[in-house]
Amino acid sequence: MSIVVVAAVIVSDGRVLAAQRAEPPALAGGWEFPGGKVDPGEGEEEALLRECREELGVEISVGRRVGGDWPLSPGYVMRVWLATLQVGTPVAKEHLALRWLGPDEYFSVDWLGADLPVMEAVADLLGQ
Ligand code: 9L3
Ligand code: MG
Repeated sequence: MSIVVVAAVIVSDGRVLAAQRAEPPALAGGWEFPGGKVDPGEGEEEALLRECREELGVEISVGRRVGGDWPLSPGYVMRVWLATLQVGTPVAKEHLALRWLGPDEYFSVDWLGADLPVMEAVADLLGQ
């Protein structure tokens, strides 16, 4: 069975939060939706809340799912949800930088290969 990676598309004031990876070297500098691996015994939404706490220092409210299983490297799949901020302002605790992207900026960052199709789906969902 594949390892599940969860990611949050945090939407605020019509903008989506993109985060620039610091590691590993092969991915550093690329942009992603924040998230990470589900721990053994952990629920997927629980993992999403934990990752947003650890990576951004915020509490989120989880909304609708974006697509199904998004491909990652072999043995991994990514599952993505829309989210809104519940408590706090995101801070880059583990990333190099954060950016809030408005509709005309959705494709202005160098998305990781796995996250670019997610951004395309989100642009459709948000009506752009
Ligand atoms: N990954 C890709 N896009 C994302 C996320 C959250 C993760 N939006 C990939 C990068 C890593 C793997 O999934 O290879 C695990 O992510 P993490 O736990 O290192 O954040
Ligand atoms: Mg992560």
